[in-house]
Amino acid sequence: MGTTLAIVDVQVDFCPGGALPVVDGDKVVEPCNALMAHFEAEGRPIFLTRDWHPANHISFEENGGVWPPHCVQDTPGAEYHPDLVIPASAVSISKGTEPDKEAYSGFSGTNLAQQLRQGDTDRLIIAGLTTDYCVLTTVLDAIEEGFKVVVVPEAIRAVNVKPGDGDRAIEKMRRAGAELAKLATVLAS
Ligand code: VGL
Ligand code: ZN
Repeated sequence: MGTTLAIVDVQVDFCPGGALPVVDGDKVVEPCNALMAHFEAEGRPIFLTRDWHPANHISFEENGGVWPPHCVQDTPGAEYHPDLVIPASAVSISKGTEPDKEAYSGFSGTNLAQQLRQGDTDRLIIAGLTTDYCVLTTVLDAIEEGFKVVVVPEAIRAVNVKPGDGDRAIEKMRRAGAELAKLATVLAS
């Protein structure tokens, strides 16, 4: 059994200039690259999730949802951040692909849990966007699925629809059993 890296939704639309921009969202790119390079060098599995919505997705304001249209399949905004250095071995997991279902978590409507178990994963290092939605729900689902979870604080950023949402999300993750570990600690392990 071993540790696997999961990078959540580091996509153009969640970064400054995108459709649903997160303050300093692009600042996660460097630490995420460092994590991916480390896991690649160690021969450990790497997963990247991406929000991958159809144009008529239920989460969009025009369809009664709360978000501006974002991460629409095959549009530039849905692409991974251009500075993300994605190793060839990394596996992409698309979520939120069904028009009538919200899917914040990388486990929601995907076979991520199954793929992790097939790869003998017992522990997940999780980073990416956004702290208060897709990182939070992915962390909670991972714990529910029985994985140990470590979150890297330098490599996450929050939407903060309400001020403090990001901090509250981190507290929820901790209470659910997630560990927070600094980037340097993870890279040294
Ligand atoms: C996300 C809002 C809407 C996320 C996705 O990736 O955290 N947030 N869709
Ligand atoms: Zn979305």
